[in-house]
Amino acid sequence: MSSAYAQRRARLLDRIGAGVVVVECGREPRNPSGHDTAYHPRPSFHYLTGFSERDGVLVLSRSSEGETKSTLFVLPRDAKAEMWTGRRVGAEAARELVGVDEAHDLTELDEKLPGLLRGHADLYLEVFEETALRAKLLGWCNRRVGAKTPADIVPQTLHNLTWTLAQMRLYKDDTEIEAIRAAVAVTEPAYRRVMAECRPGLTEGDLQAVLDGGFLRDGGQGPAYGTIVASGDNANVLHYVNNDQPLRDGDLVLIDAAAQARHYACDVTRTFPIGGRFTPIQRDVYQIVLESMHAGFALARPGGSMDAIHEATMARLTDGLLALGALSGSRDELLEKKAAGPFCPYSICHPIGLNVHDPSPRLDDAGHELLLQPGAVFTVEPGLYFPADNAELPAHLRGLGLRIEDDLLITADGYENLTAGIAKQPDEVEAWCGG
Ligand SMILES: [Mn+2]
Repeated sequence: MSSAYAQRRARLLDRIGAGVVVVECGREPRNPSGHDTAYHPRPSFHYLTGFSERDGVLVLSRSSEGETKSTLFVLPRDAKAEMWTGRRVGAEAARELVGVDEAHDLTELDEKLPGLLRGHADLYLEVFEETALRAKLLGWCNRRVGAKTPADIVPQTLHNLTWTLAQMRLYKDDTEIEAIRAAVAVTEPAYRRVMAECRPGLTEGDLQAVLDGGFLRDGGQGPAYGTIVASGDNANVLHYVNNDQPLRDGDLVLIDAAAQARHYACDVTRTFPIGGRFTPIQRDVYQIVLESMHAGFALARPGGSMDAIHEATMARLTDGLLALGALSGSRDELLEKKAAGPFCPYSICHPIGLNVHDPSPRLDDAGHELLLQPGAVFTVEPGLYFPADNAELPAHLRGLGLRIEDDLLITADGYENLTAGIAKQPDEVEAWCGG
């Protein structure tokens, strides 16, 4: 299991040239009553180790002569502590599992880490993460400013590891793509079930239970982000989280929910009729959103960009808003003014991976634009939102809100839609809904 992670560590060191990298795993947060809640290892740490025991610290280095070293610090075996917070593998097993040169108990960190910094002029860490270790590291770098030999220097230049890793994480390797596929494989049956079971009289919470239960039951780690079940006008709240309203016949329900598996997220949205059949106006608006999505898909290929996909999608939404009477005037002027913005006020695309909103770097270190290349995985999620209380809108649109979201993988000659198996064409959606 260590090979994909070892390759990432080697690629990271190739990228930085010479220097020392320190990454922390983090730990579960405590709620105010003192209970631990489930946690996700810090993505950068998981990306480089595949290890997720709390409090771990990874130190990687390469000297200017090209000599590399990898060291992992882990919680020591401790029967009493393990009884409360779970099993620990201990240093020796962790060394083998992760494939690092050395592993030590965390109790030795303060004694050993200053020595691992010595001889390196550059330190890479997640600069904006305020942790107790960061304060210590900076303290250690502050000592010995007057080093007399190169072997004695300590880092004097701090680099943001988040930035370096963001560029690597933009293009997924095979292990990552498999993990995202695993998340999709858990997500798809949950959509099948929720569309089949949805009917007037249930509540949004009933549908959330179907989804979140499926995300756990079918081999996932639960929802990758807070499940959104927004019926009727609630769909016009983009990050609706209450999920507590009754489902009414004749309304649509927007579901933005997806599973996490092997610490990777997917990100899916579907909007479907609660009663099983779209009304004519619902179908018209749905068709516009779907066509805008396909206008974006058409530009998904190596050398393309998420910005270009955004623009193409927004242009098609603008055409649709003209056809619906929500906008009027010259198409060119409307595009120029970004007049569709209020109806879809966010970026259509974002990368996904260890985070549901993975870092989205636009430029590499040389200032060149980071274009879509094989391995890039990102969402395309157009929507149209017509709040019920917006009196400026044509009456027949008020209270409608829809979004459709799929996850694309860029391949050598185009793209693969990873979430294409979840019904999206309106007739197929009605069929899944039993309408
Ligand atoms: Mn999304």
